[in-house]
Amino acid sequence: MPLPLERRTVTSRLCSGAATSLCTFAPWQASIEDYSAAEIGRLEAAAEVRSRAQHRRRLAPPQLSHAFAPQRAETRRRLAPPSPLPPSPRGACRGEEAAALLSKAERPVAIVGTQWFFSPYRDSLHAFLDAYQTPCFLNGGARGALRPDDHRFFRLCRSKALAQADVVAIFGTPWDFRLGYGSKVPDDCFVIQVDQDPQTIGHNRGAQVGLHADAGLVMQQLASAGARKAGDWLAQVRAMESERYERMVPEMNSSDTPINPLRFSKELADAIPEDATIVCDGGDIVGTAAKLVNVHNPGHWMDPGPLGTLGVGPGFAMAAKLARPNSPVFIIYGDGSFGLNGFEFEAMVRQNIPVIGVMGNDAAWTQIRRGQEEMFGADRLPATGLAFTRYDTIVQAMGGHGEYVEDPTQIRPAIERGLASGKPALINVKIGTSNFRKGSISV
Ligand SMILES: Cc1ncc(C[n+]2csc(CCOP(=O)(O)OP(=O)(O)O)c2C)c(N)n1
Repeated sequence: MPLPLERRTVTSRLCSGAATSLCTFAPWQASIEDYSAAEIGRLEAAAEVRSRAQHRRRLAPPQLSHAFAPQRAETRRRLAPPSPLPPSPRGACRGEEAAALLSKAERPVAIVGTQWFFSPYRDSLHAFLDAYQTPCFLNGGARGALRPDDHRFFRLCRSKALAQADVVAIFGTPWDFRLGYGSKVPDDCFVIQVDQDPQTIGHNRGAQVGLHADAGLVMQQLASAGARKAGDWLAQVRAMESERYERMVPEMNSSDTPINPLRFSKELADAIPEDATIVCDGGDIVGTAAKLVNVHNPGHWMDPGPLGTLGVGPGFAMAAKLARPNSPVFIIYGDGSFGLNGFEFEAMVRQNIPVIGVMGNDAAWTQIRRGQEEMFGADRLPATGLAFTRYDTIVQAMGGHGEYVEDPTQIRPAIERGLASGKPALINVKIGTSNFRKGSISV
């Protein structure tokens, strides 16, 4: 199918739109004292050199402009209001190019990540999505940005939607292992990448428009700089989402023992109240649960981030519980990850910080083991097998509440008892295997 966007059309617009609202990028740039001109030049040069080396096979290297909205109130005061300065000769119209691309897109996709959460302009996400009628996938700290039933929100069909996209706008998250390093984005798709780290722009997947900028600020400016006529793209993506969901249903309803990971995830999703904070500390089981567990509020999901640093669960959870003492804090655990920092339950008990861990115990580091099996075969799986250990009794011994569950119908009651105990609790659920995560990347 021919692309609706011609590179020539886009390029010719680069310097033509000095008077559009997106040129407010320029005053923001001019007001920033944190970055000297030399520093900006150095970053830009470094990004271009790296990009050329990494993406010779790919599309045009990223170009940066420098809208930047620091969060500190003092700096915000210093920057506002933007005075009407002439547009920057360098990069000031890149935002306009992004608006033009999105306005003409037939199959746009937005991906929004953690930097969105920290943006003072984050509410602009809604106006942006409405302006361009764009399906949106959330990751990391942006989970909860859209309500689970929002018609613009999707989470099951990202690979399929990306594979058909003609323009992808990615805000505040890198093309890391969680996004398959951008490999699902077709080579002829145009990528708009907005990030506060210029080194991230164009990393792993080239970008046609790179904006070194605050995610929310760019959304706000894009929302007023263009619009896209709604076709049936949102409906098409909804159909992909439903089709994927339907394929999951048999495993979600399975009464197998050991318990199917999708059934575990569904029971967990049903048990987690809307006001809960959800912390993730696990490999495949977290990847599976993330497809079903709803996040209702921004800032209520914490995960190991772009480096996949396991062991963060107890520390994150204790902090979350101290910050929100009146609502429950869950850790979704793999047994392997519990092995890294599980003894922090002692710290929770000692300091009376009642967090509840729900563990999908498959007696393995499955995310690593899966890759080993694919690469080396079933008889060469070094150091990734564990035992179905009773970690719940260890938590009991430390003074917490612990339960072991083998029957899928008992997951919810056990979680409810754990919450009611008022103690740090671990619900240790024996789970089996599934092909659901086949082909996913691990780190
Ligand atoms: C600190 C740290 N060490 C090692 C890894 C590599 N790693 C990724 S997934 C994984 C296995 C996790 O096992 P588990 O928590 O039981 O989840 P499962 O994949 O079995 O569902 C490991 C060791 C990592 N991401 N972080």
